[in-house]
Amino acid sequence: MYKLLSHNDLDGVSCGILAKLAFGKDVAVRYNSISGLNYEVEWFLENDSPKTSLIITDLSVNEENEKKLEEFHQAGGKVQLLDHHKTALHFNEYEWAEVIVEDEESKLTSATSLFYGYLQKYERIEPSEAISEFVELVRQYDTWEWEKNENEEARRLNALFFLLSIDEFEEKMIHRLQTNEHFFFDEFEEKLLDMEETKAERYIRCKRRELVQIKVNELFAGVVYAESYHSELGNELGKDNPHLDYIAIINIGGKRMGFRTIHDHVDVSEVAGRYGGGGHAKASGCQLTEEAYKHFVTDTFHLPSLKEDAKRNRYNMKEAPFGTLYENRSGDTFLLYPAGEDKWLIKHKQHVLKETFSSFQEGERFLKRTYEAALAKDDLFVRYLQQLINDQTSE
Ligand SMILES: [Mn+2]
Repeated sequence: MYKLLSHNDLDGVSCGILAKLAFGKDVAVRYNSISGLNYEVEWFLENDSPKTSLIITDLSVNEENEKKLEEFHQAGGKVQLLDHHKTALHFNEYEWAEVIVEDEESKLTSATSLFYGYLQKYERIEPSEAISEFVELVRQYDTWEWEKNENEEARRLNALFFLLSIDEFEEKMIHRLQTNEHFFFDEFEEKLLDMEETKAERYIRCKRRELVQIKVNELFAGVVYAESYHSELGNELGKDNPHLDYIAIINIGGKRMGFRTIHDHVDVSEVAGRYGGGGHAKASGCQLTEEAYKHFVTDTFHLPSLKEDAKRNRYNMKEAPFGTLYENRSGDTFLLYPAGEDKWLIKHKQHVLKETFSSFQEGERFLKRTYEAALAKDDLFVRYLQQLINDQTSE
């Protein structure tokens, strides 16, 4: 017998799907949250038959279970942990663990791609086009490579995963992978996914207006409350606000929070690590601990939401040669303008700020981080210009 303990997200559940394709009725699969895994491991060690082989995918255990599993292994028990999270790399010191973040071709891995490789290596699964395609979609989704590759199918696979119950998803996928040459979505699923997309877009549009900005531990965070569409939301808000180091998404009901970044200079697994959580450089999460609650809820609740950049401007445009006008919540204006080669300055009221910038982007980043200013609407820009002309003629 086999027992698979895996994560309850798309990557984790896809490991369960592969396990069932490989072992059929000889495997018992349990999906867990990050914190739930340790109870399952303890239960396994205390109650399961010592002959059962334990496989753990997409998650890693706490220190206590790490020791217990090593003892179990030393006593002849069969255990294999497969993970791809950077925070689990130290497990590689054990014979029973394999943690690989990037493969030999420096391709980012997912638990499903690692497990598929593992099952093939031990000839436990008959590889097929359909399975390989499915595994690659999961890998691209889990590593966010789908975004760069514009792989909509990968994104839609994850959306479908959330629309169905885990049992339904498992059953459908197992059947599809067993009976088809290629992976595909059926007509009903396509329709469902289209409707879901419209709904997600509306949700994100609404959340855009609720984002607040705060500096925590030297990094600028955008904080938003949300119960669903975390990945998409984190990504969209991140792209809208490149001046923010990361986006923190708070799920009050779930007493959890997630972190997302679009930047290579920020590692949000470190941010989550400060609050006892973990994950990837680009996406991570933690429990809403007392400290996390203070930093991201208590300290932000009273803040007004960030002003959004004006959208349909024709005159006040970014990087315009005359300059670009910004405005903050208190109505203060800032003109960001070029002053020679690779030099940008900011005029605030009658004064030029002492800071100089080597690019427009750098100047804008400063304005947004320091003053929470946003691109002003055309009508304000026109009034600003009129005022300027009036001032000049009256001199
Ligand atoms: Mn994963």
